Amino acid sequence: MKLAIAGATGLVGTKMMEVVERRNIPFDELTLFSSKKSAGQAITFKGRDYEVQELTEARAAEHYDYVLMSAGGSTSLKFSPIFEAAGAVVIDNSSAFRMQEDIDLVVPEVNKPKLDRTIIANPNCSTIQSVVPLKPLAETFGLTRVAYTTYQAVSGSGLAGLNDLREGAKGEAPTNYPHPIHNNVLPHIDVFQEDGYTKEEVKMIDETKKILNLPDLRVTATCVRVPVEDSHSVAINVTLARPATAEQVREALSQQQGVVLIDDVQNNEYPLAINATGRDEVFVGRIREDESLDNTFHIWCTADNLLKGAALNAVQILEALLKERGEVS
Ligand code: 11C
Repeated sequence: MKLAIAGATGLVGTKMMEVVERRNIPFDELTLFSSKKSAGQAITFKGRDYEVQELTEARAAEHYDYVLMSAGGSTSLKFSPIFEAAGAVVIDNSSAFRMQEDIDLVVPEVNKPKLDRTIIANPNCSTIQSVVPLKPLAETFGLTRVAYTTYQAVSGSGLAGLNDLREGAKGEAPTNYPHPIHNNVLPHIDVFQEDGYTKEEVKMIDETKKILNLPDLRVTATCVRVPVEDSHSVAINVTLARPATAEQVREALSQQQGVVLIDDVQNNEYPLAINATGRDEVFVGRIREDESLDNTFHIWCTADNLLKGAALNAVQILEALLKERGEVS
């Protein structure tokens, strides 16, 4: 199996390699791509040295079986179709193709690709961790409305976000965010649209409906950047189609693959960003009825944004394809 990782020197690309190694994804040949700026770097992976190659049209037109792509939207728009035309399945972490009708947007615990095209989109990080717990609730009780408020880590903005937080703590002015993130909370992720929502909020709204295959679900979001290095938290307020108790909601969540329930408030136990970092699962807790609306519940949800929110989910998509095609047991 010929595997390529594009964007291999970035935060998510580096995590993709870690996850490929940790989950023993079998490959015969590995090619690592980056932009011209990072090309030439040497990376040791599974005891072998690789030189990172510049991603060019000619290199993308060579045949790879699978490409894990984390090189940003404009690079993906240009190169993913070239990889695809040369016979690759491309699993793309950017937002470039996510909402195209012929492109699958996949969270393996929730949905399967139809593969009309062989570019598969990996959803936005805060969307991924939110739809995993919503899936059993959709199946068991039905969903009518979801309101998200996010608390997103700076690593969602890559090294530039981490740099603003770390340097900001030393008194430096921000270079990535429009305001300091150290000692601050920014109700602003990605660019503002004309209607006042940010693109991050629009992504959460649109992607949730597409992944859950619920086009009429009412979804809204406020996305907020917090001074945390890793792991996003999301306060999910969900209205169910049928009545349930908090205990029934907990029971449905605890049965869901990929979800860990931590909900013991008597002992101050609930999901925390610092405990989610480095973990593959989505953690949920603080489950309680919202008495201001019928059939409505609050769920606190935390996950590692670079793992389940990006690299791990992409590798899980690859794993599921390899299993389905009988290429791994
Ligand atoms: C953030 N969620 O935390 C973003 C990063 O659409 O894949 C991922 C952006 C995306 O800033």
